[in-house]
Amino acid sequence: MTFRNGPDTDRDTQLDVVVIGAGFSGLYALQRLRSEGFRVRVLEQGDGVGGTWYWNRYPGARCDSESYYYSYSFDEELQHEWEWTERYPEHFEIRAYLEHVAERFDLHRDIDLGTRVESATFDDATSTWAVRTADRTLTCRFLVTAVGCLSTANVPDIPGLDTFAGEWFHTGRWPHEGVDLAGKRVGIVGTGSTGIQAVPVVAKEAAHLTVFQRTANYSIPARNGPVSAAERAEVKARYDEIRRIQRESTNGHPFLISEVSALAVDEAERTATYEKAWERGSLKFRASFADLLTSREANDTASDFIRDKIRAVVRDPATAEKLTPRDHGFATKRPPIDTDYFEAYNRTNVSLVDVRADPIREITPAGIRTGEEHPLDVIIFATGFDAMTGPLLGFDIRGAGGVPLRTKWAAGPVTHLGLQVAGFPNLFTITGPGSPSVLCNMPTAIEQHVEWIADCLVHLREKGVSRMETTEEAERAWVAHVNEVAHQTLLPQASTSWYLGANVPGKPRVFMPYAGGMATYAKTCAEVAEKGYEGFVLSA
Ligand code: NA7
Repeated sequence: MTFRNGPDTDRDTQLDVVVIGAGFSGLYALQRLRSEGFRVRVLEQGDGVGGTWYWNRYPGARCDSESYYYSYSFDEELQHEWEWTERYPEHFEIRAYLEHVAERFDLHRDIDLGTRVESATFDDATSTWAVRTADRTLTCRFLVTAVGCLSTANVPDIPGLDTFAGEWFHTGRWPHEGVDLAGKRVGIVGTGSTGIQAVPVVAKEAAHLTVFQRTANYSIPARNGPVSAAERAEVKARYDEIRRIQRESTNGHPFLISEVSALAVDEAERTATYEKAWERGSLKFRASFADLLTSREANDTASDFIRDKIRAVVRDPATAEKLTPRDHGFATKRPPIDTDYFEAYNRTNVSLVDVRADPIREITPAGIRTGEEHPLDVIIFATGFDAMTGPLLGFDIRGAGGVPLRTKWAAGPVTHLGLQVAGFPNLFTITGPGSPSVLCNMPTAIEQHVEWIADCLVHLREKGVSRMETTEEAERAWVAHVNEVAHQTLLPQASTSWYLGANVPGKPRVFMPYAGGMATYAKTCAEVAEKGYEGFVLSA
């Protein structure tokens, strides 16, 4: 049974579900919903599948989660047949994995590549969505956005960019044919996870690299390397346990956060714990103690440890000082991991400009001008994204009564569970604002959302429900809860964090992801479903 309304005149445009995006979310949504018997079409603006990993091909681009768990868990055979080669997968390996998934589950026949959605409009009379692309309109009962959280590039509005005589690129829109940086004077603006990955790689290729840093950042060594056959076999033998821990964890990683306070042990033990975590590398560093994100004093111990490491690595004391973060605590902004990031500043062809002390005034034909001109052939903007809301507001979504989502979210995003927005019936937002998403290993967050949505649509079909909509009351309560939970942590205190929208001028300052942890969140979602979708109105 399908939700088809009206005569079955056009199999391609009358659908149960339209999914926007063919990254990790969209591919799994298609696989799962199709296997439940729904007629699904995926619209993807890129010319290939992969989402984030289709676009992010900059030098050094790789995932900060480890390969064996930055992957789908839904299919036993898939996780056993795929062979990751490195501890952290490089962008092309993740793309190859997602292309393999698309082939393996025969997904391509229901995906339109190179197809950008221009608008999606809800029709109150029929309770359907009209999804418009450049050349046609698709009608569907349910609209599922799988547009990613970090897919709208943030290129700063710096005067003079159009006069620059060289080439410039944003890391999230890197040319597929690559960029030859050999022998060139390159500038990288931004020192988030992306800049921190790119700096050491570009430094090796460019004649000279100038890094323009606005906020000094903490970073933990990745300790990347090849995965041996024995390690692969060991992981595969333990996959059930690994996946269970991911689901029971706070951040969707296969490790739990220590239950010991950083303040409950003496300094020697604390330092030994940090040293061990530093040597092991990875995002697991932030799991060293229970209270790194809840107690300023505890957090200071980790922040001080990393500051000492920076001073120990960077030989020039003035550069080390500029690289030392002081305005926020470790991991209160998304913590990067790196391969020789701080070491790169010991090279003679790398220089650092602190643009907080010496702001960028303009871009000239010759380069970037702060107090002085920095001559450049190439500018790389590693300046991040209009995160979480950018991709959803990047096209014209209109709910009941023609209300634009942009209007509804003018003061910041409001959702129930990050899954639905009141006034936008039959719309589901995978990893939407108000869900754990970016605070979590993304595939774990995505699988939970896709499965919840798929189970929900099966339920609606069984009950003959054609319209589902959250209420403003449920939405208000959830937003209040999201804020309350965020403020139990130190996260909202990082005033330049993209979690708060602070990186995009004019964006409302709202803490967007749900900080209560993946396991707690998944339990809440399950309970909502068990109670007959509490907080949602279901109607025929
Ligand atoms: P991020 O983490 O948002 O980092 C962007 C960087 O660019 C950050 O250092 C910003 O400084 C800097 N930035 C942004 N705008 C400007 C301007 N106008 N001038 C100078 N510097 C600027 O993005 P990433 O791509 O590194 O990482 C995004 C996520 O991808 C990451 O967290 C992982 O989840 C994967 P700021 O800190 O705002 O002062």
